[in-house]
Amino acid sequence: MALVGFLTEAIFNVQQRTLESFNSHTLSIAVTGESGSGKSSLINAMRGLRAGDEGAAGSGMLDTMTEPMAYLDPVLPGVTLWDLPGVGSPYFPLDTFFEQHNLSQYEFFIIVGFQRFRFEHARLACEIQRMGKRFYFVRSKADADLDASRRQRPSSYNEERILEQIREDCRRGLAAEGVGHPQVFVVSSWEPNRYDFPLLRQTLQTELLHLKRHAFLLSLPAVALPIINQKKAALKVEIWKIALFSCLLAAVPVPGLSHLCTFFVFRKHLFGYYSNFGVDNRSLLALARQVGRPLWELMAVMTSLGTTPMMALKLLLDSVGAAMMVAEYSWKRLPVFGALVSGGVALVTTFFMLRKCLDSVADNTQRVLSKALEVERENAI
Ligand SMILES: Nc1nc2c(ncn2[C@@H]2O[C@H](COP(=O)(O)OP(=O)(O)OP(=O)(O)O)[C@@H](O)[C@H]2O)c(=O)[nH]1
Ligand SMILES: [Mg+2]
Repeated sequence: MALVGFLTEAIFNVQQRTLESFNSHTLSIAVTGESGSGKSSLINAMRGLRAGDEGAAGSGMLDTMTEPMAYLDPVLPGVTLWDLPGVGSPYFPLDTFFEQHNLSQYEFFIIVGFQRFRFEHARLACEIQRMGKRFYFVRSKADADLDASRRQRPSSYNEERILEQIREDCRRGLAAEGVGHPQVFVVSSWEPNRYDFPLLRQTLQTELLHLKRHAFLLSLPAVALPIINQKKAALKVEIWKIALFSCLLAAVPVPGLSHLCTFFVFRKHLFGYYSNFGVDNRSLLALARQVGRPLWELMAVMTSLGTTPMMALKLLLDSVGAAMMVAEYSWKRLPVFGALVSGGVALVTTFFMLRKCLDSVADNTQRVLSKALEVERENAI
């Protein structure tokens, strides 16, 4: 099966799968945010626990962790909630937080903030977006804000208006850093039946299939890379034989034969590489149709050598043409020695140029795959 055939099928399978078929896949959700923002309390509330219950995450002003802790979500299948140490604490300053915790291992994020929107939140959101991942922004301790408001201005107190102001403050803060359309929930972990807490749970449940698909798609290039490399290694073994064959043909004293041979050898194998990796026109067209994008968009990422086998062939022949002419010239002057030179030139050029082509086609395959998945990722969310 052609490689992109395999990939097109993989993408198709992801599109068609139901939540049940994804249940065996786990989703690691990192709950992150500044120290004391209420991360552990949020996880406890999501698991229907209170601080101090058996199995609950440690919470409290003095209960700071230094290692991520994993908690299984009792309702959402295959979801692990990771309680991360607080950002910006003396142990984990913001600048080194990302390297210290290798955020790329998590598939989805919940950023927990309290009080005013801060720069740290935006930095976290930008870093998550840079990795091509998604997050919800949870503004915790809504009860404390409402309580303060009620005490300060009892006559004009309006719960819904205050909640909306808090949501708006978070959205504005994120938008200022270029984060468009963030999902913001204003919650209190002490009152999980109120404010946006039920909506947060419901949204997570509804989006779980999308999130799992998204996580699966993100992992595809890593899955495909060994297959591409395997295919490349297998084809590389054959290059010696092809080079030897073209060396023998080039040594035959017939004018123009070495040029002709090189042309046919390159043409046959180049076309083979393109179709074998699935980046020939027909496979690309099928892939473009499947991801719903024009063909040129996928082809635009194919930078090395040529986007079609014919273009690559022309480039190759141009670059080996001069070497072939020298070989043929010496062959005409000194028949025996010339035949050796001619054969040697054919051997070396065929070997190195075909290797270069193969590397380039494999590289193009990886690029096309990433582009196709990028499109799919956009569609998945
Ligand atoms: N009023 C109010 N207080 C909360 C809420 N959630 C957490 N707290 C309090 O905020 C403090 C910090 O909560 P934690 O859940 O431990 O915060 P954390 O983000 O896990 O803190 P670190 O692990 O130190 O980073 C505790 O005293 C909690 O009781 C909430 O919804 N409302
Ligand atoms: Mg904690």
